[in-house]
Amino acid sequence: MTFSITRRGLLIGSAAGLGAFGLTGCDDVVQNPNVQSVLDMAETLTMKSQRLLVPKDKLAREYSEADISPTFRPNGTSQPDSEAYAQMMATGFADWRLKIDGLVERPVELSLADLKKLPSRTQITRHDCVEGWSAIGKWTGAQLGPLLQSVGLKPQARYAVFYCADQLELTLDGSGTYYESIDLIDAFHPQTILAYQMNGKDLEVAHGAPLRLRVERQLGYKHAKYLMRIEMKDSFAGLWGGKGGFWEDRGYEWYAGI
Ligand SMILES: Nc1nc2c(c(=O)[nH]1)N[C@H]1C(S)=C(S)[C@@H](COP(=O)(O)O)O[C@H]1N2
Ligand SMILES: [Mo]
Repeated sequence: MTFSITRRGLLIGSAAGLGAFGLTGCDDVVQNPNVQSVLDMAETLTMKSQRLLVPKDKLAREYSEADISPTFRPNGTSQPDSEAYAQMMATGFADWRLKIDGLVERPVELSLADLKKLPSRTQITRHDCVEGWSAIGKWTGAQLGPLLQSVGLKPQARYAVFYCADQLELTLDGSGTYYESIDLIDAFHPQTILAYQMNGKDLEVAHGAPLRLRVERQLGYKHAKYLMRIEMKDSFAGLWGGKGGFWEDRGYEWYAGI
């Protein structure tokens, strides 16, 4: 699959920068526990310094209608490959529900119509993918912060985990399911929305219908498409690879600040 080769290329590319550690053999480099802990440390430092330098509510840059890209390339899954998703598509997502559970006081299941009644925000932003392309689009959706407030967070809740309808890697145990996570700072950021519209129209399947996350201060892979469930958690321990996201489990940074 060309997709994973590109990703691999990127991982190997960044591992090459570790030549200073006197290590050779790219596969071993990322697997080596010492290198992995250096990478983890570097990542924590990146997040801490970004969090220190960037005020909590600083907005990502917003653009004008004239800046909207004429084409916005779909990336990763462009249509989840399951019978269940095909059925939801066939009925215009009338039977789709977003489940919100975990460390919340009042778990809920929301229809698209429910979500469209919630406080919304429209923003024209630039999407940056690690694969080296960007596009500007207009997104409309329910703000995540007020929604989480309305279900009531338990004091232990630290992360919102987003589960998607697609498996990017087909596995029997579900570990190939696309998922992502953000902390409460990003969950309550005003530009963090559950988007049901792109460029003024219902979200297309290729872009994550019926609902996708927009978390504008982070890279493209954080913007989970095909949302099915949001689980509030206190850690990622025991959740698939334990790193808080599909690509994170495969070596990407958890905090992907732009
Ligand atoms: N469920 C799911 N979400 C996903 C992906 C995916 O493959 N599956 N790919 C991610 C990546 S790497 C990018 S760049 C963006 C692409 O969004 P787009 O398809 O609307 O361009 O979605 C992100 N969210
Ligand atoms: Mo991406």
